[in-house]
Amino acid sequence: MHQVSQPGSIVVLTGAGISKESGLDTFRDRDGLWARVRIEDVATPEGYRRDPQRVQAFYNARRRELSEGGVEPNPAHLALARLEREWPGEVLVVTQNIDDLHERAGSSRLIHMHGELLKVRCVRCARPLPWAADIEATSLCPECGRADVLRPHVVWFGEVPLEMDRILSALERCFLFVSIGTSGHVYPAAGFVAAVRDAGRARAVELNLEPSHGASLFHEVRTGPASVLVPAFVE
Ligand code: BJW
Repeated sequence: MHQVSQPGSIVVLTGAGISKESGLDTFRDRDGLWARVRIEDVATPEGYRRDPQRVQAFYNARRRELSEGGVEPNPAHLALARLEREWPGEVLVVTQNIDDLHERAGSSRLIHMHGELLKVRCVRCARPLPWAADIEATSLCPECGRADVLRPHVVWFGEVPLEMDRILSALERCFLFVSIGTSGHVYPAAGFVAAVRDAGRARAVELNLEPSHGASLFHEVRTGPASVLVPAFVE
């Protein structure tokens, strides 16, 4: 009997650049979030312990922007959802973004490695819950019943990103790795291209407005806006 070869799997890593044309700010661009707020204040566990209200206010403003600011998936998110539907092998999108634009575009094999803006998490039992406008950090956790425990379900500096085992295993097996709209400054995501190169199976392609910090590790780098590059790449 003939052995039918399996279609290869694809891993797509996305960063803030893919959501820029939907109206959400990146972090490290000149007009990015880190030009307006200090990382130590809003994106570290120490900052949260010092001033939880400030951190809640930062994430609540971003939640309002995401749900009330007319923010919609752009052609890049839609093209990745189409790739998942039409590619005969597996497509896994690993996003560093905490927005919900990939799922709204229709991607279903998706890992939010830095968490999700529209969820909170109990600091005691670690259970993520949907965020609601009237939820307060002082609310009771419905799972363990404790008060004063609901923090944003996001991964801050010094915390371990989510689902790393699943991501690393997919990176080892894939035949194509595509990195979209990420500056390559934040680990472990910035190290994924090196992991793919070490495994020695996959072609690594970067799609970005400008070459990232790790651009020299990719086999191919295409520059331009994601809303143009990603649909053209998927075609
Ligand atoms: C466009 C565009 C358009 C614009 N079209 N493109 C090794 C060496 C040194 C340090 C470390 C290391 N390993 C770990 C560390 C520490 C630290 C780290 O990386 N520090 C560096 C800053 C040096 N990392 C951590 O602490 C991480 N945890 C960790 O490593 O745990 C240990 C561990 C790991 C694994 C297994 C076991 C243990 C946690 C990092 C958490 C990051 N959190 C944040 C906040 C999340 C919540 C929130 O959103 O508020 O995540 S920080 C922020 O940066 C956010 C992003 O996801 C992340 C990455 O940013 P991104 O997406 O790349 O955005 P930008 O702005 O940097 O770039 C945008 C890009 O888009 C640019 O290239 C533009 O050109 C482009 N662009 N418009 C296409 N239209």
